[in-house]
Amino acid sequence: MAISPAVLEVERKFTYKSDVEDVLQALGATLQGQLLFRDTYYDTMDLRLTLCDHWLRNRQGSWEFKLPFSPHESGRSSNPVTQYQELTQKKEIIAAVGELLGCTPLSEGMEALVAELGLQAFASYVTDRRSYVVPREGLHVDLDEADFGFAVGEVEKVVATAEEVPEALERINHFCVQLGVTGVKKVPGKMTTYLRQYRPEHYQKLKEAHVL
Ligand code: V4E
Repeated sequence: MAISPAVLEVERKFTYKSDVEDVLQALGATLQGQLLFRDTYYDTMDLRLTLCDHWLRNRQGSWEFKLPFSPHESGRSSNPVTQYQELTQKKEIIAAVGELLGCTPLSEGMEALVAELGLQAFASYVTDRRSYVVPREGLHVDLDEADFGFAVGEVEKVVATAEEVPEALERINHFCVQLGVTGVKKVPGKMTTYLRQYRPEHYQKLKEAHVL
């Protein structure tokens, strides 16, 4: 199987105030667009994907699989900057899910894979996202409002190789300081908040496994 070039997402979440868009624009950010999308996340009955910090989702009909790129620096630590690899090719997603679950799926399509492995939807929510780009820094900033009454921002840089990660970290942290985001603690994202509110047992297991 031909492997697609890696998409490595280095990102830092932040809480924002009502003047955030003025601040972003003053820092050279420009609004790229606004999008409404539904994410539905899937896992095995015994939560073998998310307990390993692997996140399979359907976003408006497209499948995506987020997995730790550097486990020691990822969700398992209190570092506010996370690093995940994102797969979007169904063959790569099926192979990666099979590898994690220790099986060789027969399915060639994602809906068939969900049925074959008995995956269940465990979270589904709509996000209203305003996306900014910061061309000078090569950064992307999303301001998300989820339909369960939770808002969070995210500064992100997508890189292709591990060698580019340190510079991405530096740019993100520098931009966050300019944005007034100085806390060193990880800010809860939409999923953390959703699970705490609606799936407390799942949330507790992920806390105990140090995934969240
Ligand atoms: C990786 C992950 C999850 C999957 C959802 O990732 P997230 O970036 O939070 O969602 P979203 O909608 O902003 O996706 P994007 O459009 O940026 O791809 S759910 C939980 N995790 C792990 C995780 C973690 N441990 N800590 C933090 C701060 N974020 C995520």
